[in-house]
Amino acid sequence: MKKLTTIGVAATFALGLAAAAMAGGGYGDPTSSTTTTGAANTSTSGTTKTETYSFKATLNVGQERPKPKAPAGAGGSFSARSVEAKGTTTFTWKLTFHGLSGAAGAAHVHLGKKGTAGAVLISLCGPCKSGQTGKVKIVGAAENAMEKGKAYVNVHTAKNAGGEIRGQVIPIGK
Ligand SMILES: [Cu+2]
Repeated sequence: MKKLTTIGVAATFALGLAAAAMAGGGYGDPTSSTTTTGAANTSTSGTTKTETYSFKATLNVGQERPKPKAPAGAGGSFSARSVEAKGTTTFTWKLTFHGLSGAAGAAHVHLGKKGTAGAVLISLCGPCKSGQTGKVKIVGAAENAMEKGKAYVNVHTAKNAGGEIRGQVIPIGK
């Protein structure tokens, strides 16, 4: 009898350990529970997850569609960064250009893969000057298009109202 009791206690103890281990395994997995924890914290305005992404583009006449009539040496560069926090994406950018046929009437980020023209996603400036910077709130669709390489920047002039220089927006990570 005494021996059986001991075994009984040992078995119960072992089961208890197994249960604790199982509970610990589920509870103590920080990687898989991060999303849930983050989502829960959002409503309590605790630790809000911030996502940042950087982009760049090199603008030239050759990438523009339809083909513009512009000085061959016209070109520019674009760099930008998007920061998503609390459901709002803020887009900060810088645009430089040179050699245009005239004043830069406007610049945009458009939806479009290389070689195709598409709708305006983000209005950057108008008129624009080289070296200009800006900060604007953008919609998620615009961010996604840029992350997937499906967006381009262009600069419009009076002579090339459809766009004089263009550059595909390339995501370059954080
Ligand atoms: Cu445009």
